[in-house]
Amino acid sequence: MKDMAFAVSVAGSDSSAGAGLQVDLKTMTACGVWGMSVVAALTAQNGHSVTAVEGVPPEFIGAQVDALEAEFAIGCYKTGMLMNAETVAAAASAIPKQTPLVVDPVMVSTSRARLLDEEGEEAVISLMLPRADVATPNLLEAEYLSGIEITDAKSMERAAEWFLDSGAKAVVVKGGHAQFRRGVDVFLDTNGMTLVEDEVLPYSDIHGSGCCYASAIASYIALGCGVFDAVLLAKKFVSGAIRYSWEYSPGRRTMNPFWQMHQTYYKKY
Ligand code: PXL
Repeated sequence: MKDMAFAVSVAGSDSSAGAGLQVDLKTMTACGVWGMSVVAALTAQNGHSVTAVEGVPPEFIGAQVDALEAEFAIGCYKTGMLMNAETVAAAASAIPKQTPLVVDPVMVSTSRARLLDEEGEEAVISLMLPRADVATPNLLEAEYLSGIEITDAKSMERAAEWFLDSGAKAVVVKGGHAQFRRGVDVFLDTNGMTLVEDEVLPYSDIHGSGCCYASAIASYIALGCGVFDAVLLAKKFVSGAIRYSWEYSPGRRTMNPFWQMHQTYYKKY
């Protein structure tokens, strides 16, 4: 038995705590690991809009990682909002190469604010994807990064292949926004493709869903699972967090990473 497993989120802060570092830490806690955070960007936001975005000095990203590495046996890193090319480069050079890495290529918020600029996109492709044990784009991110228009299952699978061609060891292209095969994710690694599905839920635009999914994958990897098993367990976890998601601001739902604890008290959907 381990004393404790550690996972680190390198991502942006969301003041509303529905996405970003805050939901990453909640997810890691709920999945049974000690979550830690490297602040890579700051946002001022509520359920409806991102009202301000601020960077973090690139060298401060390295300082945070170095402080953690000096003391903790980190089992997995996860990246989220990285804002621009300098931040991406700082994160890529700070995260140790031998530690498993989940890359969530965050580009826009659920409220449609840009969270990564254009040079940042190029840097994610050239610096983060080759480092990824698994990348977790949603449909829009897969489309933007690959340049492949995703209109059906076939084009979604071609986009998944593009991620492997770009150096990621595995990819989950998430189907939460799809008009076809909705909620079905495409997992691809060198062993081939698997469709990952769970119950179909009535929501698709829940704040923090991508962060929660990637953090759950990182947690299960930190606990010792292989990437594919981690994805299957994370899908189950995320379905529960959607089932018990709640309207935290009028018309806006957010994930509930503590659904397993809350199912005694709160209603589904
Ligand atoms: O869900 C993407 C995301 C990631 N990181 C931060 C965010 C959001 C969405 O709003 O605010 C900090």
